[in-house]
Amino acid sequence: MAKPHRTSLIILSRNEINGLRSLIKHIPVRAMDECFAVDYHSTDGTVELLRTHGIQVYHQKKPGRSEAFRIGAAKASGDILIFFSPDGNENPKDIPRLITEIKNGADIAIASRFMPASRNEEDDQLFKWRKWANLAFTMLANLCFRTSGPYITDTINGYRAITKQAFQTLNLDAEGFAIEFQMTIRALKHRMIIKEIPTIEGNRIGGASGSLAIPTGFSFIGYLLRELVNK
Ligand SMILES: Nc1nc2c(ncn2[C@@H]2O[C@H](COP(=O)(O)OP(=O)(O)O)[C@@H](O)[C@H]2O)c(=O)[nH]1
Ligand SMILES: [Mg+2]
Repeated sequence: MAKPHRTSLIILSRNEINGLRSLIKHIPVRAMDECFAVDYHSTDGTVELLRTHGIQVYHQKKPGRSEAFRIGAAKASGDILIFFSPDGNENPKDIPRLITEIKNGADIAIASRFMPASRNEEDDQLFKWRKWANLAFTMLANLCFRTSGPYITDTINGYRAITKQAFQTLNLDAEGFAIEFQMTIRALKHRMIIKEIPTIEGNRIGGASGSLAIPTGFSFIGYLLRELVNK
């Protein structure tokens, strides 16, 4: 089968004007074969700014990052999908590195916030609640579903690339913020090749996170149990 080579960079946005304003010039839009955005009801000028930079915007009807991932994958004409969220957490410089991992044979390439050379947004804080929860879910996912390949250090970060073929195979139906976790779990079950690169996570630029820790955590437990039952 031909190696994947055509890149589709998919920007996910929901009122991300501040992040976009400072990041847009660093996003390698022209180096991609295709770049478009999937937006949910932004009212802060996000859509207009994207269009000013020649980036086509698809509008979501249903909210949720999971839905945005599915729309992005369905609209993409490339066979390498890169998901980028312009909230300041994700360093655009990682985009070519993620693509290289896929071109070198990975089905999924994850920008990990938890490798020795990584930084996580909470690393400067004493109580790293989100980091600890992420590490706990990641440990459970490895324990329950990893049968080969290296330990995955960050099963949750949404900053990742995946081949279109792998995305379609995984048939992801999660809602809300759970699609990345479900994607990693199902990829482990399918023994797909998952590669990680260390990322330096930046701090959020403007706005506020829409992912509420406790409901998101409970939904992760639900999806984990569901994948265990449907082994
Ligand atoms: N397209 C789309 N993007 C979303 C949606 N919800 C969040 N995002 C984007 O996903 C990224 C991460 O969301 P955020 O709420 O900051 O969650 P956190 O990074 O986990 O704290 C941001 O760039 C948001 O703009 C959504 O429903 N649709
Ligand atoms: Mg974020």
